[in-house]
Amino acid sequence: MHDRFYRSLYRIRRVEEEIIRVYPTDKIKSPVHLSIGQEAVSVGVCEALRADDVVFGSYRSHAVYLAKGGDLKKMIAELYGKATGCAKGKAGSMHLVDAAHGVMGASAVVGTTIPHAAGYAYALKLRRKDSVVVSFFGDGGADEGVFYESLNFAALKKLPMIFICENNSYAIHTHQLCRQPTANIAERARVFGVPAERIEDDVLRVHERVGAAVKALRAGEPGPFFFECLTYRWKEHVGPNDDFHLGYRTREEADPWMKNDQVKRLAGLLEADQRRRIESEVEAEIQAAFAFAEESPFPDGSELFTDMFK
Ligand SMILES: Cc1ncc(C[n+]2csc(CCOP(=O)(O)OP(=O)(O)O)c2C)c(N)n1
Ligand SMILES: [Mg+2]
Repeated sequence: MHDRFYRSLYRIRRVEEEIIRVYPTDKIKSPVHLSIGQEAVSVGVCEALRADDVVFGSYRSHAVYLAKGGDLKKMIAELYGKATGCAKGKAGSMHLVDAAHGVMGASAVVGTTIPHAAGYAYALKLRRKDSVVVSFFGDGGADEGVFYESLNFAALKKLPMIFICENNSYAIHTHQLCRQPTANIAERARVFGVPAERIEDDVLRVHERVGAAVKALRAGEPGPFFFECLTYRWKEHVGPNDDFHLGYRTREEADPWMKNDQVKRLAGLLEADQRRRIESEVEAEIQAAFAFAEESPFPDGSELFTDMFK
């Protein structure tokens, strides 16, 4: 099990490090909201899911997409704006989608995929399926009215759904406590009668607790479940750089989170040979994905108005 977790964590980290390396060339035609530092949430959750479970995310969804099994080549091609991208090169990093692998979509507009997830869960319930839906959103997503409406509806209809709030303490440059009178978001979910927990930055713990919720939902226990996963964004809100010089947060605040790096932690749980094998396989896969994106064509001009909503 640790090898699977490590492969997924390491793969996400290395993909984003490659994005950082390539970004200054301007080949990546999309803003990028990196998940570096937050991988443990996506990996802990998605390792508890089956292929037929589905996830919905925010614009910061590289980790969720990859952890759920989204196609890496199509993701990188999407960032390059190429026709072979997961959204035909028209949507970029903020709108990753891979329905074949249960990644149902992500959106640049904060909170908007939470009701989509609730709607999908309602459909599953009506069809008596035993798959589950996971909605990923940030602490800023919990500022939105639609979050409370969706939570209310999911609790009322007892939907097979798991809310995952990735609380990294910031919405862009504004600390949670400058936006919300109390920090504990899980506590708010309990008001709706929803079982809710806060989990520290620990991939194994996230997996254990979310895994128990998934098992309960599959056994027919009424949903939803709610988890507030405490985490920390290492890079700037959007883009490949550090931003500690901006002054809205300090290096000292980040240090304990960086020391608790779950990628390194899992690396330390593996035999050296096993770890090296995983790393070289992942590196080869990443090389191939970037080469695929480089070699792929841009969408044809005739495609400009196809798949557009108007
Ligand atoms: C409805 C809406 N309001 C405001 C914005 C501008 N905006 C973009 S990202 C963001 C911060 C959201 O923070 P959070 O949900 O905590 O996610 P994080 O970036 O920390 O992952 C805001 C306010 C937006 N995209 N959509
Ligand atoms: Mg946040």
